[in-house]
Amino acid sequence: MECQEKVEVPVFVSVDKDLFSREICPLRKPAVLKGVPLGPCLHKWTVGYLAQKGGDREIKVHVSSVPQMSFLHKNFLYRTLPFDTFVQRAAEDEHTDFFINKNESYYLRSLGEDARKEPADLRKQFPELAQDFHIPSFFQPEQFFSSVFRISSPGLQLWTHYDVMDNLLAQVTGRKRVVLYSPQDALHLYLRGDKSEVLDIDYPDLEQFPEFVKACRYECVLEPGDLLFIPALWFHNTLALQFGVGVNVFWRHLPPTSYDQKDPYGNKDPLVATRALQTLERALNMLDELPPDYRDFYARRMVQRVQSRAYVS
Ligand SMILES: O=C(O)CCC(=O)C(=O)O
Repeated sequence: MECQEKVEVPVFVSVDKDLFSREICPLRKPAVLKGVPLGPCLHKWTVGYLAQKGGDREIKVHVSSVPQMSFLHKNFLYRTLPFDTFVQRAAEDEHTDFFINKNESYYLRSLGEDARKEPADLRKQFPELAQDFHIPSFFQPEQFFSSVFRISSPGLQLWTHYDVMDNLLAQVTGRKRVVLYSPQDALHLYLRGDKSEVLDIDYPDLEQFPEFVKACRYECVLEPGDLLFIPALWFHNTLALQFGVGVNVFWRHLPPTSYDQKDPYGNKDPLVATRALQTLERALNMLDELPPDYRDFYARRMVQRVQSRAYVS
């Protein structure tokens, strides 16, 4: 059935650890949290201040000629810039120095020291700026996984994807629209791995993606100082309405042994899920040994087995 109306993400005020743990987190639904103290970053993080305190350490950024970035179509370049230069460029509408053209868009998703091994941690990569940002204490310190800078040019849109950890996305400066889809709508999103193939979520090509209309769109606009709780597995797509600086914090919501230890991004499927998906691939490859009509028949029986397990009502 088509999902007719968009759903506003509910807003909560005066949220503390107790309220979050008892009433918000267990619902496993996104929530906007207003007024949670995030520290002096809210008034300090101007472009000049960020450039001065962040300094000229080299960072790897996404650069594209169009504001709608697509990981699946790889329509962006990775380039290295000093942090201070990057912030200045991301904040300006038109560039005098550029890689592709004067209107190119920039995006930073900060990385760990050894990007392939270590998760990002603002306190290690940007210690001077990290002091200004107070991580909400809504989870146990040992559950902490990463804290990640999300800095975007105006108009920058990031592809729809899910992560496997619970997430608080703090919008420090600038306004950002976030559209979310439930994990229960996964079949309507045309997934390739953790990403949706539907790039233009506002004007989707319904000939190519007819099922997309069935996915229910949850939406909110984050103002500076807002936090968005994105439960693990919820798909999200962000659109920077202005130049903006955000920080997102991932934490482990499942027992630590559930996660892939070689996952600096927090987006590798839990180990058991990876094994189950691999097993399914093997089973499908086995069916390939049968004539087409048999393959179809046994594939349908497999679908029926999956459907008969009503995991979520
Ligand atoms: O804010 C953004 O630009 C993207 C945020 C995001 O993808 C995340 O927090 O996982």
